[in-house]
Amino acid sequence: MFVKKVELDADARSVNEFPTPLKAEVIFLGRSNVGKSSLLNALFGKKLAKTSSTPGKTRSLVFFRINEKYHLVDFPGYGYAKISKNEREKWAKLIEDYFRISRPRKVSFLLVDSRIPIQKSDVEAYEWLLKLEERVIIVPTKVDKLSNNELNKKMKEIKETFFNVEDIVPVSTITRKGLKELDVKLRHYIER
Ligand SMILES: Nc1nc2c(ncn2[C@@H]2O[C@H](COP(=O)(O)OP(=O)(O)OP(=O)(O)O)[C@@H](O)[C@H]2O)c(=O)[nH]1
Ligand SMILES: [Mg+2]
Repeated sequence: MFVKKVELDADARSVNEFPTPLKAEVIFLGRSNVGKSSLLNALFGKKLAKTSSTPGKTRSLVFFRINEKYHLVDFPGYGYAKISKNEREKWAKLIEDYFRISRPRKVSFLLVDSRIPIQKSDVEAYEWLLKLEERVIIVPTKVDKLSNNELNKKMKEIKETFFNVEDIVPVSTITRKGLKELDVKLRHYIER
């Protein structure tokens, strides 16, 4: 696996808590409960990111330093209904601040839940990233819940919905499907 060493660098709730940028950075974002933190743990080979079956577990920007020279960033999930207005505004500010300052970002992994139709918030997130000229890879998660036929349909839906998408990598942290491929992509983008 690409990740040889991983440490928690910063659990940032505001811009002044962001760590100094390293050589490159890759971010993981998506709706609450989609499986961002679980996927990071799978790439790390250990449980370092906090996961939960209840949505809204990650509330900060969690920067993991990998191989002593890159950051992988675990984002708080969007589309979580049971969050207060105050909390939502704080979150929005944190995200805006993150994209406002210059970071050596190479690619964004946008996770979508393969068990449900693509949500409006997913499309909004994608379009927003494209406007910022980000490279986006779509990662359908929890594909252990899908038959081959359902997965084929999902891939078609994704290609139709996310116009001109850079790449699609379906994954499951349970069966480990797609993890090797994701690992290869991560290395490719982070080192380019
Ligand atoms: N079936 C299945 N469940 C998964 C998979 N990956 C994660 N989960 C479950 O999905 C739930 C949410 O996982 P998290 O990794 O905490 O999700 P998150 O996107 O980080 O959520 P927030 O931090 O709230 O935004 C947990 O109950 C996980 O066990 C998977 O590949 N298959
Ligand atoms: Mg999380």
